[in-house]
Amino acid sequence: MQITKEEFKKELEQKLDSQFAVDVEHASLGELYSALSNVLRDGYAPNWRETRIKEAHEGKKQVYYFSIEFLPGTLLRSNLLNLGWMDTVKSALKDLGLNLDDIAAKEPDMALGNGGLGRLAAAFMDSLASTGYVGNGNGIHYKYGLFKQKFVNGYQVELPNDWLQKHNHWEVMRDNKSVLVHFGGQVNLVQKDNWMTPEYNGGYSIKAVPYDIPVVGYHTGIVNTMRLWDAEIPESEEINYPTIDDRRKVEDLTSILYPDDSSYSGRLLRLKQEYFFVSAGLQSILRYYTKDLKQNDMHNLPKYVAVHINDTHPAMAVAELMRLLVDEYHIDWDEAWKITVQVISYTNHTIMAEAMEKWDINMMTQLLPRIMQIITEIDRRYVISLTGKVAESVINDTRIVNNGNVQMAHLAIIGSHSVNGVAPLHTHLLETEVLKEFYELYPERFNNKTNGITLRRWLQIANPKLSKLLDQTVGRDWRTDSAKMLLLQDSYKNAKVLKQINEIKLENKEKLAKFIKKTTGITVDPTAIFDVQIKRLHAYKRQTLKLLHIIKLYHDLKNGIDHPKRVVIFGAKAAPSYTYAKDVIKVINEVANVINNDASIHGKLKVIFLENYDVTLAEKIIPAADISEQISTTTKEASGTSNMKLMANGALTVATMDGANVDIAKAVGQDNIFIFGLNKDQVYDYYNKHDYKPRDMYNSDQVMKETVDALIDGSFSKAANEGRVLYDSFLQENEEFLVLADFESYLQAQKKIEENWHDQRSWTQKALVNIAHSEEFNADNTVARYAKDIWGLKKLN
Ligand code: CBF
Repeated sequence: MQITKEEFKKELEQKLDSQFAVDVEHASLGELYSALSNVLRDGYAPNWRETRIKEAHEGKKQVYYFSIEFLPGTLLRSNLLNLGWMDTVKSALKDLGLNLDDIAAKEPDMALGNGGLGRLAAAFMDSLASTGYVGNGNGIHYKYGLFKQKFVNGYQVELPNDWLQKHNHWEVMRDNKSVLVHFGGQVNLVQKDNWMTPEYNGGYSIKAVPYDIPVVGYHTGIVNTMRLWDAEIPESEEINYPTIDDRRKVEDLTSILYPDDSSYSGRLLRLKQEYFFVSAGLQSILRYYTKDLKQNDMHNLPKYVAVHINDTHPAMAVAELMRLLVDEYHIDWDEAWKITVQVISYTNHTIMAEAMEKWDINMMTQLLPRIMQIITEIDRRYVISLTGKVAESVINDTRIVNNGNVQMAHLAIIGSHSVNGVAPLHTHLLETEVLKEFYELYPERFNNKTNGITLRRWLQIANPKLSKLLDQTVGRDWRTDSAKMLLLQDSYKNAKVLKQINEIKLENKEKLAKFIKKTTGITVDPTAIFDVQIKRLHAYKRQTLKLLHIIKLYHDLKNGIDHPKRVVIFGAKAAPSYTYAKDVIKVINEVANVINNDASIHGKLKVIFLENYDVTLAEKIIPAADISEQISTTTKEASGTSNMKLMANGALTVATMDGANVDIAKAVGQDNIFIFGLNKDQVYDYYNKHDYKPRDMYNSDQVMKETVDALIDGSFSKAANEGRVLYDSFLQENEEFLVLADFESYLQAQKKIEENWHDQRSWTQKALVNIAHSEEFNADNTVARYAKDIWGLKKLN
């Protein structure tokens, strides 16, 4: 539905009046945000309803994307954009003396995730609706999103992120679609009507209530649904929870994202959450299949339904779908297994062992007795199917239940028809190293789907000026056909376009500089190199290597060796129980303090660690970046996606040949990226030979020694203990992340950056090439590949 400026103004006034009894002139920004989002809801509601009718009517296959994280950020501007209302609304607000950005700033960031895989899930939701597919999200309606990060004396402090406090204007609670999820008790199988039927003794049920969030497609008229489940006490059982405390214990199931898994109770809660949203999601899918689609043959389920497991958190979907098919729909085990494998597919997002979840058998038996029975049976049959055909060691390594644990990745692989990695190198490593034995067993299941980003959001919303320049140079079609962005290369020598790119970057940097001043009190020079590293704080991502570079630059400046002015900008949260990552934050903050307050270097180097990195902050930083730091230890980063967002905004990448950096390098060519560091074979050589001796390197390289020593020689005395932790970690024999091994090569890459910076015209040309080639990482195209190769979807008519 389109709207005129006048209609919009009238609607806004009416909403302000009915909701708050105020007029435009006296409305607060919060009231304006609320009213505006409600006008918008009226705008897409008919499409949302019609999409659901159409889905049922056309009966096309639908994908359900199961993910413990969704990171949509804020939705006001993206809904305006996708509905096609952005320009009208901006201009109408201007007429009223209002500014959309001020109003949009009132929206809480929906930080229901931690990092890349949650943001990817949100990007896929947008792309599915924007390219005409029916795709549904399935996740958890956390009461508190990822913690709010504050720095107190340089330390990370985590505060609750009460994003729902002011009500989520987009969601619709659909109580009539609630389901019950059962936990605990004991299960016996009894023969009933020729069927082994589970009989539950004890345990308890929790009511899963769906909150539906619309996903508005870009100019398609399609509005899909992201369904997030909340926990409530079933009405029939209220009597068993007489006190508020009792109730809270149940409702806390969906309170927090990633409960601390260093304690038993934390792990139990996480397991509960995983089963909760998986069971609720699958129950509602089967109800839709039978009731709305009026299908009664479960054998046809794979023609209508694809369930995608985003990493291992939802891997219990394999066992839960088996439970529903066998116990509830009385499908024979072998048939049910065929259906399950055809329905389910799985993406692996990391090779880090810590992320390959496993659950203690006893915990699982207590909490989910029937699921444990089913997993045991899947495992038993798996072992039988391979006995005598492959080496016993292969069976032991790959079976689901071993060493007292349920291996969730094994369950996901064995129960899926497709297993994909997220960049070619990552998929290759899965096939040849991490999941090698599985690859040999099921080569046909493995495939690669390189990640993508929502280019529209990262350009049109985060960088409207650059987006406009694209419109002028390559035409507006790039928004739906990103290959058109390649036409920007025709302007490679166009002085006017290059000048405009430069001006836009400078303007974005000025804006960020103002934000930095406002939030940190520190003044930065917008003409300096803005050198950006934004991602989760993790040893493998090596914020530490950047830290060493900063210290080296600082020493140079103190010693009279000149460098171009640089502002290093970090954004990163450390998981609350990850003490090493928290130590890194403290050290960076104290190093920043010393450097930023040292008048002797005349402001040539500034280090800014912005608090509370989230999608909203990313939208401020990314358009202003000159350098994109993608410096993980080669082999460790599955793909990375900030690398794609930053290049799309004209930042030049300094990178190891890791994850999707490899693909970015291929796309832009060696002249337009700064590659350094060990390659994958060299990394594996160290790992296999166990002969990485960083202390030898340190002893034989004076610059390295002086740089690393600064962590413990009192230079940054306020982080003496944490500095020692980092120092020790770097020098530890066979240190996993090979920080010092890449130090020298990283300095060389940075030197090259400085040399290139001096030639601004050629720098901007490189930026232009990066912007043009970011089209390769458009999530619309990624989703199209999933839809075709894995899910077998057809677009809605
Ligand atoms: O695939 C999306 C992203 O997922 C991660 O963030 C993850 O949580 N496993 C990886 O670390 C990224 O490399 C990847 O881009």
